[in-house]
Amino acid sequence: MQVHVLTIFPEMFPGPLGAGIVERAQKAGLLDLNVHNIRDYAHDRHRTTDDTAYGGGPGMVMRPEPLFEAVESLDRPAGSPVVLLTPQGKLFTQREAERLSKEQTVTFICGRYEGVDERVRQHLATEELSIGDYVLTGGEIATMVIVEAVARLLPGALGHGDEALLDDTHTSRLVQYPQYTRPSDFQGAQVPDVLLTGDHAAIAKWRRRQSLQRTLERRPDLLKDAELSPEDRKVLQELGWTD
Ligand code: 6GU
Repeated sequence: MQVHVLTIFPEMFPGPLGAGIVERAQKAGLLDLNVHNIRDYAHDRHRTTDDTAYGGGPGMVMRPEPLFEAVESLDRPAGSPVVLLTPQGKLFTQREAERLSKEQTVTFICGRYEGVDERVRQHLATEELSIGDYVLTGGEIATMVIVEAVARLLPGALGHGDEALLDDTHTSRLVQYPQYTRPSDFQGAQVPDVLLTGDHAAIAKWRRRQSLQRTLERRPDLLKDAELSPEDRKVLQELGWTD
């Protein structure tokens, strides 16, 4: 997968994308991360990337020309996604990560919080994403969050045949079951007996029940989109779920 990032702070990259799984994905050739300085596409004397707002008011607005020129200069397939990162965007979820992970090329435009000229939204970006209901000063960290979430989904990125993905909290649409490692007794706190039995069917059943119970307690909102078997529904109803 090829990723282009347009930013006025290229020095923020690779940052956390230079370590761990994402670094490995790049070294393995699964992810090609290209960071571009928007300022390189500004041709006025001071190479400005923002300007005051028409109509007045505080705060600067990102100028359209450098952003259009930057995107147009990229080697990218026509029609590939151009994602504008702003707090007004659609909420980025695991669903969106899965969708983007199937693209060959994705371009991210890191907006600054004060604003981006509306014509970038209308005529350059193909979509607008936000990572949550809070305000960041710019889209750079949001882009890193998204690239991290997408890169680990690329086939081969996690190793082990990517089976670890199946039990992820949001992949399964449920909250993950509790995990334990050695020792079986830690300062008197015991690992549940069933996990020590080697009975794979019993363990799978216990884990599923724990996932359902935790989801009901912590994130009942997830249950409406979860894939639930008739058995799951029975368990949830025993736990007091009323859908
Ligand atoms: Cl994508 N950008 C900014 N500036 N703030 C955010 C955001 C993005 N997502 C949540 N808050």
